[in-house]
Amino acid sequence: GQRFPHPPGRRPIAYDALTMRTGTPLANVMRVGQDLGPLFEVRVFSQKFVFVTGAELAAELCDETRFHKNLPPALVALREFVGDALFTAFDHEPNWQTAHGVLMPAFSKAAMRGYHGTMLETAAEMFAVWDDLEGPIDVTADMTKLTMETISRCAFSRDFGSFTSRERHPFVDAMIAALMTGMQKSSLDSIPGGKRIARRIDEQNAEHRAYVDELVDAMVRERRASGERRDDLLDRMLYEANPETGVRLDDQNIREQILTFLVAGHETTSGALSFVLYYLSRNPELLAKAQAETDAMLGDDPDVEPTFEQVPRFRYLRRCLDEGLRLWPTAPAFARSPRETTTIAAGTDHEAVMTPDDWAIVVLPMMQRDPAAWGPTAEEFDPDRFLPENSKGRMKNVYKPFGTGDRACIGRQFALHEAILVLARLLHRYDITGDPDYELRIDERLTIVPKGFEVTLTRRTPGA
Ligand code: MNH
Repeated sequence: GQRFPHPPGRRPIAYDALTMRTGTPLANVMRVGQDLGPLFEVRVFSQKFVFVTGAELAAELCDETRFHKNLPPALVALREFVGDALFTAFDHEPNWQTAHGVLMPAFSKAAMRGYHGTMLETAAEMFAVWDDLEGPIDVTADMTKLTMETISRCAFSRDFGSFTSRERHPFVDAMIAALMTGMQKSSLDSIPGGKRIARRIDEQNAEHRAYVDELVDAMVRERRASGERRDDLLDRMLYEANPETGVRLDDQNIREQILTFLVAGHETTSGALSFVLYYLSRNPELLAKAQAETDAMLGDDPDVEPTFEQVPRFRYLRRCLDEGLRLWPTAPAFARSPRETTTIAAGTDHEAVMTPDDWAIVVLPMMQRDPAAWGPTAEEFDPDRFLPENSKGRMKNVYKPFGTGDRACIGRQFALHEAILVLARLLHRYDITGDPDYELRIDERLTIVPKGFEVTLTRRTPGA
């Protein structure tokens, strides 16, 4: 059990069951965290959660020599669907090491070069639809189509036809619905009568699940039957062994890895793009700077595509992305446990002993807005805070949108390459106008994305 003190002189925590069960856990934590941080616990019936919101304490938990990844209840719940695949494996499970070794080469620089053309092609299909469009676009919906299509083509050579039909492919909704039921069920575990409700959720979900399983199994079946070898993740999953151990993935695990990559590989990047477009649409000066960079790099022809080598040279776009992921890290939390019993926040009011059985959740949007680390303008969108000259002297380990240590995001380079390439082409080709009355709302799904955010696109003449 955990032995975290409840902050003295605060409200008792029993009330928290009500506050926390509204379907917006992050918003709830960010609200109560204002008063209760930098370290506090919340009880939802019999389940106790410990949250860390302060930068200094969060940075301590990111010390890989003393702490490691653990799975909070919401991730444990996902194991029903994706088992011990990369994201949801416990550190000590052998399949983590096997899959990590098998799949790492699919994220090397050489591999990224291979995805570049597919990423460009997918973005161009979206622009072709947009060019003929009247009226505003739902930014998150379109970014989600784009990133889903990109990961499925790059990783599995599977075309979902996202831009040839107006609707999203039913697979995406079924997959997200199936995974979300896992999350919903995790909050029922500790509730009286929760088992019965969970069973009903399972029944309602059975159809989704069967559909998703069949589609994934068909991908594997067809690839095997074709005998074809390809430069993608599916090929590695089916045919490559871990170079150190010689161990290969089994069929059940392959299915779970495919689902993991389809989900982990798109929602977070979609949200990251959407948040940046939100902030740029709000800040004409920053938008102009971003477009000046696209024009300088790509010239006057709006059909020109960036080369592989150019993508990392969009330094301003990269700062915009970094800053968007600071304010709204789209995978907004991760859990850490000590390797051995240890005292955290030693010598402060928040000093606490943690044993290897304990875990604490780092709340990224709070750590990444803590004025102690980011100064008095921490709540503002200011890409230039990531200029090297403005980063000197900043606390270490206070910017972790891709996680930390051995279990950090395997898809980081993929996400950054894709997002910069898409932003570059989009801002080069269009002006974006948001509704000035729109107020940012957050949709909490498996990840966080802007809700109901629309922009009107107008073709522009680069350089004019
Ligand atoms: Mn990604 C792990 C954030 C894009 C596949 N990802 C993580 C973690 C964070 C994260 C945070 C660590 C979670 C934890 O400690 O519990 N990921 C992101 C963000 C983006 C992102 C913010 C985009 C922006 N991720 C991607 C993409 C892919 C991907 C793209 C796949 C192509 N991520 C993963 C996988 C893991 C992971 C797989 C688990 C890695 C491991 O544990 O070994």
